[in-house]
Amino acid sequence: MTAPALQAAHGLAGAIAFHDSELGGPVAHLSSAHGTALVALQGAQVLSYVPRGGTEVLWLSPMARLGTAKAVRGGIPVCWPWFGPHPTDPRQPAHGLVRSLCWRVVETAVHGHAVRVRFVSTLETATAGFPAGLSAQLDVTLGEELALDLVTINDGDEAIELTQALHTYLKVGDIGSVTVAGLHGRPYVDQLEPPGQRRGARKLQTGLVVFEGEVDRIYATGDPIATVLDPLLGRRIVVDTDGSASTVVWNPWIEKAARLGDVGPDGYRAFVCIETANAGADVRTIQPGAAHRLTAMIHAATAAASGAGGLNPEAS
Ligand code: TA6
Repeated sequence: MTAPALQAAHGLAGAIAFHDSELGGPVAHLSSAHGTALVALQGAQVLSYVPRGGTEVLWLSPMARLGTAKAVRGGIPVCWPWFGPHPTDPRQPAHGLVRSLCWRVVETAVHGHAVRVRFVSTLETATAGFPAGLSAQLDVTLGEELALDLVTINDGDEAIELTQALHTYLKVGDIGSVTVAGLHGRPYVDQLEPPGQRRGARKLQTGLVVFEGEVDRIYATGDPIATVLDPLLGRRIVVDTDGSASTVVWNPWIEKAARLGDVGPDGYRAFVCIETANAGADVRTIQPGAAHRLTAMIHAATAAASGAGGLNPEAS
């Protein structure tokens, strides 16, 4: 649907407006007492989140363009119905099928000071081992925090094995001064392959996660609360989750950022990915007629507002 048609069908005065973005495609603009957010119809991808009285929480590539075959780098890409490479078919794209597809808007709503848009994407044909009719529903809710609920509904007659992620790019002052708390004592799979180490080595996190080179790790977690401590921007960003037993932490650093080609000069220094996932060993089997919900809740607070914990690098 075009932006004007979306606006006529789903616009809510003072809360949700649809327009054509200068990035080259239709977007939903959410506005509430708690802040603003921008979501592209392409990939149902959140591109911006600015809490009231705060600054941009998400990083977006300076080369971001909608309407191309390539997924937009930045914001919160939806990796579905698989995370990373396809489990059996190397011809398939990384991170699933829906990042570059146009999702449907099925509902918009205001609940008190919270504003919500519901997007759906449905496989039209059986693809890569996933049945036609399998659908993903994403609720983006702008309230005191930004909440994303990714619900996979299996209304087919066979069980499916699902991996997925809300691949959140958080904007930071400088990756070299950022740490991530909340993962101390958690096992992780190191996706890198430095000299003398095979890819997939199993390790244990001690203390804060720090960034002195490329980091690409799948942490086995309960429902974790990872907190990004950013002394330069003077803020903490909490990523709380539900329906997830794995969190991916990624920064490409210099060489990989150059290979990716859409990070921009020194762009790797301006973000860290904290990805709310069902990834690695955290595969979810969804039986016929069942559904699975993956939830990410993102909250940014200034160091002062976040109390004594503040940006104390000793916090773990
Ligand atoms: O989540 C980390 C990761 O799997 C990295 O290995 C890197 O490939 C990143 O995702 C970005 O993937 P993309 O397909 O968006 O370039």
